[in-house]
Amino acid sequence: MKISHSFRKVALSLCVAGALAACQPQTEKEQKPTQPKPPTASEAKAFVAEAEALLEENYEHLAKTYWVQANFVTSDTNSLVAKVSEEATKRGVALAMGAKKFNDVEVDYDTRRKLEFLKAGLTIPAPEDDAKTKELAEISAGMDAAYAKGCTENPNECYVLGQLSDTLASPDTSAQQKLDAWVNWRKVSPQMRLDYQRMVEIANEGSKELGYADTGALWRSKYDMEADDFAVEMDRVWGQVKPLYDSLQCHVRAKLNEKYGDEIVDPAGPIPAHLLGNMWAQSWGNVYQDVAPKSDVPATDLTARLAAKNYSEIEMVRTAENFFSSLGFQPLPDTFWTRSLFTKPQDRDVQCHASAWDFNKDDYRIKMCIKKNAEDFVVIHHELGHNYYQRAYNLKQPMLYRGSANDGFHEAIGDTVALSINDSYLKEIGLIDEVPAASGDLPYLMKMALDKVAFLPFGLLVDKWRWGVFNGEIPADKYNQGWWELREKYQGVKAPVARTEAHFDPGAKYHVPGNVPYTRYFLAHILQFQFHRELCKMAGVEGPLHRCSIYGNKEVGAKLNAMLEMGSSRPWQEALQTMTGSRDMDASAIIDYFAPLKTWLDEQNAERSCGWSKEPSAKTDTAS
Ligand code: X8Z
Ligand code: ZN
Repeated sequence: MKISHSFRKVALSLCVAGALAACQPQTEKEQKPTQPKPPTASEAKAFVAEAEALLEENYEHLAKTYWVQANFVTSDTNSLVAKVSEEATKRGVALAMGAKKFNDVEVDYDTRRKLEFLKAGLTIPAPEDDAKTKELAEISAGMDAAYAKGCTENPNECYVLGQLSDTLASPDTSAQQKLDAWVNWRKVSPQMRLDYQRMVEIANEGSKELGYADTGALWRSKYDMEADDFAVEMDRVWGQVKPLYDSLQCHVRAKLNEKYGDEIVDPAGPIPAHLLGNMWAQSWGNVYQDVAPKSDVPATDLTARLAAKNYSEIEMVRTAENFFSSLGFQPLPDTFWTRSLFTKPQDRDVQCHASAWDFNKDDYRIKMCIKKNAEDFVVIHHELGHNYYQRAYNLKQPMLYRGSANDGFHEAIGDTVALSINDSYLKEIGLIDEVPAASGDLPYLMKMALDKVAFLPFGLLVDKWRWGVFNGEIPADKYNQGWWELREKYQGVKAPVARTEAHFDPGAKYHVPGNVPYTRYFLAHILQFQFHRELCKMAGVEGPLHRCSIYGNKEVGAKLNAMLEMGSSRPWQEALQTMTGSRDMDASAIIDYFAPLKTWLDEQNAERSCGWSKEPSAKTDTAS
C-alpha cells in the first residue's frame, strides 16, 4: 500500500484499531440470534459517516510515516512502515467487510458510492488473518526499500538508478556501456521474486474474501463500469493508437539500425531494449538526435536552454508553480517549499522515484531527485498537477471523495498543463528568444511522440502482466517469460541479452515492487490530449494543437478547476463530460495532435518493412 500518487484516501487511512468495532455495521439489539434482521439504510449511512471520520483521523499519521520512510530508507523506517501498513490493512479489510454487509440494502447514491469505495479501497488486500497481514506488510515494505536502495542481497553491491539511466540516455555512450547499465540495474530484482510470488498469493486470498475473483479483478473494478468491460475498453483505445505507434516504432528501428548495424538491431525484429534511451524503454525522448527529421529548424533543446539560463532545481519548480498560478490556482503553501524533497541527498538512501504527497492539512509536497533537464521539468509539472488536484478536492469534498475521477485523471492533470510547454510558452517566460518557424514543427512533434506515443504500449502492458499474474495465466515459473512476451507483443521491444526465470525483470520497474497500478498512465496519456484539445478550443486557439498553450488563461483554469473540485464524487464519465462534453475516452485527440508526424513517418516508412514478426515477409504489422 503506497501513500503517494494520490490514491483515493480510503486506501491509506482506515479506522483506528481500538475503534474497529465501529467499522462493523450496527445490528439491532433485539434481533433474534437465529434470524438476524437485515441491515438498514440508516445504518449504512451511519457506517459510512463513521468510516469517514475514522479515515480522516488516521490519515496524517499514516502519510507521515510513509513520508519519513521514503525520505530515509533504513531498516528502522522500514519496520515502522511495515507496522503501520499492517494495521491499516487490517482496518481496511474490516471496513471493506463491513461495507459488504450492505450489498443488498437500498441506499442513496452517495452512500452506495462510498460503500463501493470502502470495499475496493485497498490495492493489495490481505485476508482476515493476522499472520498473513503481517507477512504481506513486511514483504511490501521490503520490496519497496530494495528498489530504493538499488541493492542486491549483498549490500556492498548497490546500483544508483540515476547514474545508470544517464548512461542509457546519453547519445555518446557505446552499445556495450548501455548494455552493462541495463543489465546491472536488473540485478536489483531477482531477490524480490519469491516475495512477489508470496504477495500475490496472500493478496489474492484477500481479494477473494472481499468478493473479487482475484486482485487484478479488484483493480479493474474501480472504473465505474464492469471490470471485464474496462479491459475491453483499454484494448479498444489501444486499437485506435496502435497504427501511430507502429509507424513510430518502424522509423525508430530503421534509424537505430543505421546507427548500430544489423548485428545489434535486426531491421525486421523487435528493438533491443537498451538502445531507446530509457531504463525501461518506456519513453524514447533521449534518442531524438538519432531519429529526428532533417530540418533547418531543429526542435528547441530545453535542457540546454535551462542550463543557459542557469535554472536551479527550485527555479524549475517555481516556474511550474507559476504556470498553475497563471491559470488562477492559488500559490502553493509555504510548507510545500520547506518540506518537499527536491534534490537527491548525498548522505542517505531515499526513494528517488518522483511522487506528490497530500497530508490532508493544506500540506502538499513533492519528493523528487530533480535533474536539471527537460524531462524532469515536465515531471515537475506532472507532480504539481497531483498537488493542485489534491487541494481542489480537499477543499470541497468529504473524505471518501477526496480522490480523482479515476486514477488516470490524477495522472493526466500535470501532463495536460505540460503539453503547453511549447515554443510559444517558452518565449513568453523568456527561456527562448524567438519562436522557431513552422518548419520546426515536425522536429517538435517527433520529440513529443518519442515521449508520449512511445509510452502507450508500455502503459498498457505493465498491468496486462500483473492481471495475468494475479489470475494465474502467468504462473510463477513464467514471470519473466510472460513479461518479455508482452514487451515484444505490444512494444516491439526485446531483451538485449538472454533472460531466464532466474531474473525478475518486472521488479526492476518501480511500480511493481511499489504495487502502484499502472493502467492509470495509459489512461492519462490518452486523456491529457483530450483535455488539451478541449481547453485549447475553449481558449479560442486556432491552428495545430501542438502550437497551443493555455498559459495565462484564467477561464481555462476555472474550467479545469471545476473538474478537479468534483474529486471522485461522480463517475469519471461525468467528470469527463463536464470538461469535454463527451462521456467517452477517445484517442482521436492524440491522433489529431500527431497527424502531421504520422504523414511524415509513413513517407519515411514507405520502402521499409514494418512490424516485428519473426517472419521475414512481414510487410505490415503482424505483431499481435
Ligand atoms: O510514475 C510516474 C510519475 C509519478 S506518479 C513520475 N510516471 C510513470 C513512470 O515514471 O513510469 C509518470 C509517467 C509514467
Ligand atoms: Zn503521477
